[in-house]
Amino acid sequence: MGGNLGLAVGWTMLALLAAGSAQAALQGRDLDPGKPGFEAYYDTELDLTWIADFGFIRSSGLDADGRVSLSGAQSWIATLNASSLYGYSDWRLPSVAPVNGSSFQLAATNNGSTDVGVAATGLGWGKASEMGHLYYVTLGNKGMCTPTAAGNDACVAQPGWEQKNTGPFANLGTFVYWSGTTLPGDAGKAFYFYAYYGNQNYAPVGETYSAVAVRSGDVLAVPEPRTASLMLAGLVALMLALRGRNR
Ligand SMILES: [Ca+2]
Ligand SMILES: [Ca+2]
Repeated sequence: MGGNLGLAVGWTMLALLAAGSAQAALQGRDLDPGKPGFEAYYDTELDLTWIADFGFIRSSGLDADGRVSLSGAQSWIATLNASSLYGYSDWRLPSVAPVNGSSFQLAATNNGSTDVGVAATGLGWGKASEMGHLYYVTLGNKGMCTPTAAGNDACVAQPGWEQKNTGPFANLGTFVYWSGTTLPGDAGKAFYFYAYYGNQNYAPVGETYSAVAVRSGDVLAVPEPRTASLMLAGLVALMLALRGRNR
């Protein structure tokens, strides 16, 4: 009796584990069952949805080489929202918030303790920069420099920094990606994330960089058949075990 219940709970746990096994914090979302694969990934840690194709600005036909100025990136986002992409009209560029929670610090460091630099390691950066969190925390990539305690020491390359895990994303290249966050008091400059060095910095908004769309929160998805059947198996086993116990 107790064994059956334990087994059933175990099955349900397995099903739940399988549901999130592709990447620790990323869950696939099938927003277009007519096309193979997932169109988006839900980031459980950031409570954020990423479009699965980082080259979507190209494949959606809005820009031939996928490199745009910040206003070009924002026009693209506006186009996605006007057409209610996958039923949502609140897509946006990834954002950056100050690591210290109050104001941006623009001196470069190699340990992620300020808002400019490489090798982010701290919790602050992870929460503050959505692209940085994806690159470092979720995908486990390394920055070019070995993080040092002082943070502003000369850059010493860390082994393996050039190997990039792109996770389940398509066309996630070692490009520069715009954030939608401009410098306070200077709307002519905005933060970007460079996926080659793993560094965050800012640049004039007229520069042409890559752009990716995200939205806050999860998106409704048709459940993956395999996951759904596993969860169903677990629930049925649980019900059978409970029925057996009540008899
Ligand atoms: Ca699909
Ligand atoms: Ca272009």
